[in-house]
Amino acid sequence: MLNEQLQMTSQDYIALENQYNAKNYKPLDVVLEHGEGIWVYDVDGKRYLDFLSAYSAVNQGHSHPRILNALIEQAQKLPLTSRAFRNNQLPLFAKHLCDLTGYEKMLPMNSGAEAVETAMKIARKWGYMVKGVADGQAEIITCSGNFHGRTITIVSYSDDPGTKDNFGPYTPGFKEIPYGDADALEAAITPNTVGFLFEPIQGEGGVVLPPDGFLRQVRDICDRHNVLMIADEIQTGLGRTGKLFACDWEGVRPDMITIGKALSGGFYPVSAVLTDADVMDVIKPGDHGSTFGGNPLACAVAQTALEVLMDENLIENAHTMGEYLRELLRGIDSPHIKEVRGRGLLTGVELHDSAGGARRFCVALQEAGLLCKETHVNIIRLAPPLVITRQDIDWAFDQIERVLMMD
Ligand code: IF1
Repeated sequence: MLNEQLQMTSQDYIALENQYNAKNYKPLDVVLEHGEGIWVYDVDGKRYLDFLSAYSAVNQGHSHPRILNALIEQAQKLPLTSRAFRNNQLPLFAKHLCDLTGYEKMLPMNSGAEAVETAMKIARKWGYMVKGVADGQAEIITCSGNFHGRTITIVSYSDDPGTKDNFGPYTPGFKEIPYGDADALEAAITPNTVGFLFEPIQGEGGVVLPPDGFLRQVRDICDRHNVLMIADEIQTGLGRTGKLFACDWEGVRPDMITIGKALSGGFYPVSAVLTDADVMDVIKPGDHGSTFGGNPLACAVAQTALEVLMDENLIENAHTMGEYLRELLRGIDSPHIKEVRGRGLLTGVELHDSAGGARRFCVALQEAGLLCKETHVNIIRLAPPLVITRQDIDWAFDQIERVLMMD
């Protein structure tokens, strides 16, 4: 540790960040310096229970030792080859991921947004090569309240001014329907529609669940109209909702799935698109890729992150602990609470407008030693790592109940 770091306080770090860093976030004023499991520690040595999990990227808990060792071991051997050459980790990761998820093919990328961009490119090319859509006419249907990343094409179909404004001109070829409205989906489909892109639960949209049966209706509509059902499981996937994928709650198998975040246990940007050969095989050499996509370090880390998810039974734990947490939350007699909703360990507590916004409660929870984040003004998102225990939930609940009972 550098000598000057020894004397720096949180405020010193915040001042440096404000001076040299773009102001593209308004984070809580907590400066974290290490983490382990569900706990993170700030530069002043204060401990916090992480109830955001880096937006569901550390489902396995912070600095999981098995994943850390995989990272170190591979980093000491060969972190990066580029895809100009082959490496011995990508084939193993590809098989592991396809065997686990039941899809025939995967395409590895880095960030979630890159996986979504990749899924859109695959869907468009499938439309031209297989469905017979005229070149340049492919349409993809998206949902109101969506969040799929921050590239210009992805924000082109955002309906959140804060994500979209001032970044035009926008990419054409997208139509929006109200989230959860199967009739609107069917009405929006034309012969040029190649895909329907959706989140099985809208995370940033405020932990919004679709009506029961919506996913089954979507599956039927996409089958009847030869449209690819594309589930963005980057936040909801890999155990977060108490199933491997959130779509599993309705027993629905999308044609294409994007995953990311917890795919690396929070150690490294790793994302992927999953689909079957009849779709993925439209992609030919030179069509798509990236410098780091499928690199041996990413693949070694991701394999171990998936092993931890399964070996430690984190999916079932997410289900039982999430049900337990929501049962406790629904017992809070606070005038501020409008609704408690969620699946697995993805929970949203929506507050009435009269509560004055969720941020002040998140700040109060920070002071109580629990870190979480507000979304869309009135919703507190609660998403701890999937390794959390009943005892930890009880402690967290005590803080949440006390804070939500304040005026
Ligand atoms: C930020 C939100 C969450 C995602 C889904 C794709 C991506 C994300 C369903 C893109 C990423 C992150 C991005 C991060 C905050 C966080 C977020 F608030 F932005 F919307 F989780 F809800 N699909 N979500 O949730 O993946 O490119 O980031 O790897 O941009 O502030 P990415």
